[in-house]
Amino acid sequence: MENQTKVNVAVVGATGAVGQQMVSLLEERNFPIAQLKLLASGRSAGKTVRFKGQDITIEEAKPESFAGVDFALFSAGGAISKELVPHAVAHGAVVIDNTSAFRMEPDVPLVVPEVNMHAALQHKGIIANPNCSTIQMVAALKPLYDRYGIDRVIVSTYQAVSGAGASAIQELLTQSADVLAGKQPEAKILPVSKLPVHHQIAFNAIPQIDVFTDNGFTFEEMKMVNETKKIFGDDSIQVAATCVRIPVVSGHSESVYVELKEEYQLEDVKALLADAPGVVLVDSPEEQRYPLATDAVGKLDVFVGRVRRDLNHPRGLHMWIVSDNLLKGAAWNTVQIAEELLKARQ
Ligand code: NAP
Ligand code: 12T
Repeated sequence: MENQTKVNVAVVGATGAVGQQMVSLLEERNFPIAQLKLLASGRSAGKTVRFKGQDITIEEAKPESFAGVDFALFSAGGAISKELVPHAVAHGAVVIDNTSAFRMEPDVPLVVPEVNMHAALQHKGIIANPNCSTIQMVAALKPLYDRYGIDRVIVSTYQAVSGAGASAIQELLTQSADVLAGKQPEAKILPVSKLPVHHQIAFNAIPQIDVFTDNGFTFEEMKMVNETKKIFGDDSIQVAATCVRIPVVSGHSESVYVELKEEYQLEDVKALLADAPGVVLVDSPEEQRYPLATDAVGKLDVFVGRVRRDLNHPRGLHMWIVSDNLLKGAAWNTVQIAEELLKARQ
């Protein structure tokens, strides 16, 4: 991304689990930045963050913070996005929002570059970054959707605590140490910090991510349902999800069952996945090779393996999809959208 017109970038939530990854990626990718503004709450104002050998002072995010900003990358929670995104847009910034605040708004494209970058180019100031669990699933489904069509998806997730922020990572580490020391662990954050009841995550599995909705599915599960349809631009895809938090720091894993519209050859499916952009096929059961969260952490790709034919349904297919939830699931997808927008401008 060298030799390009330089742009002014703001990161909102720059001190968070996602925001820190955004700042690292902007540096690693050599994103053509003229000025970088790092915004967070008043609690962080005045702290400094190292970027390309210089200290950048964190400022409190305010409506007037966005004067002169070309790209504003938001990852400070839905309430802050609802409040500040309209101000950023009014100042002429293109916003890429990581929260669920605008994802289902009809005028806001919901974008995974490998799937629907064309939608991003139609933006009216705001582009939404999908939920982490949706992103890695649709990136792997895309080549199968294009070749065979998709009738139905049934997915169970095994989600890392970093998806719930820096405080949830700390909670897993503290509880784990407490259990190993024979102390009673304390739960204050997971599954949802603002709700009254909390459950131990260390040495456990919690079948609740985000709040419950009226149909018995959680909001996280319904994000996977609704966002998948919106990203493919196809309301006919049937999706059902069960989202589970597990005691892993980073890297979401998913068991995905897909019913294709047309019959398939297993070798063709593997070849399509191996060739798909942003997707890496890791599938050698004879060598016990399959995607693992520990291998995916720090990588930008989506890893797919355990690809196998269903035992009963002729168009049914099972696979295991793993990615770094803070990278492709959040910060990388956002920075990638910004890179693609810059490329499209040239
Ligand atoms: P986090 O580690 O808890 O960080 C929260 C960030 O928001 C911090 O930088 C915090 O700043 C900032 N913040 C809090 N209150 C603020 C305020 N009043 N004004 C400005 N900044 C404020 O959380 P995270 O994991 O990075 O996630 C942040 C948000 O990103 C989530 O709430 C979610 O909406 C979204 N997210 C999306 C995905 C996805 O699936 N695409 C994944 C993870 C998260 P201080 O350090 O100053 O408190
Ligand atoms: N509650 O961006 O808790 O909608 O792992 C992402 C992750 C919301 C989101 C989580 C969440 C989002 C989580």
